[in-house]
Amino acid sequence: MKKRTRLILALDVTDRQEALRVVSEVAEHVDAVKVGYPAVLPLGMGLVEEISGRADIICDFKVADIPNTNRLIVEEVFRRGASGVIAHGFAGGDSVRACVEAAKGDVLVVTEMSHPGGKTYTHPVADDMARLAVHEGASGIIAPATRPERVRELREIVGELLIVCPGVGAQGGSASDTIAAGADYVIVGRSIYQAEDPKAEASRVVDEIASVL
Ligand code: NUP
Repeated sequence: MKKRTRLILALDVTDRQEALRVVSEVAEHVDAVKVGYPAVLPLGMGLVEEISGRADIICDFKVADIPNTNRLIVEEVFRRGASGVIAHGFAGGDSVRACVEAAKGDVLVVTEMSHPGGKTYTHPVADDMARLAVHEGASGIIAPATRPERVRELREIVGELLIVCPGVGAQGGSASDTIAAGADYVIVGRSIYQAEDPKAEASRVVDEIASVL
């Protein structure tokens, strides 16, 4: 994943034509496209293969199982052409290590989730999840754009690791505040793919990011 615009599209789109249309409209403005269960369950992993020719793909499967199962999932993700995968840290260091060992690209570990409920269980352990990501050799962490002060604090823990932040737009976070707080990338879904003009909205977010760099 090259750091160019610092924008990652969350493609939570369930219709194949619509998904491909959004990707082709915004491709020039994004550094990667993130897909998860909302798109892959109805459309299949063929979507990853199809899009991977046009953009780097991150599979947001929040991998959180025993090491052997994590390994099997991560091997398949990269075999299909993804450049990164998102894992949970709460399954333990050995489970994250299995992801890192099987990956042929980035492994990003979830720390504190961006939604209001993320404060209940993920907030109290987020610093530990960040330390675990560093210890197990992950490429980076997922941190909440909805709480830029937490991005700043997590940066102190992870040093040079990537910080990738969802929660911009529909969840209330701001792209510029998040990047200014030390994030490497922001992830934006609904406010781009549901926009009347996704390309124009992606371009606007990219300009907003550039204004604080
Ligand atoms: O803490 C997280 N928050 C979050 O929103 C971890 C995530 N992986 N996500 C994902 O980011 C979420 O599943 C969705 O795909 C995307 C945000 O989309 P939107 O709120 O911009 O539509």
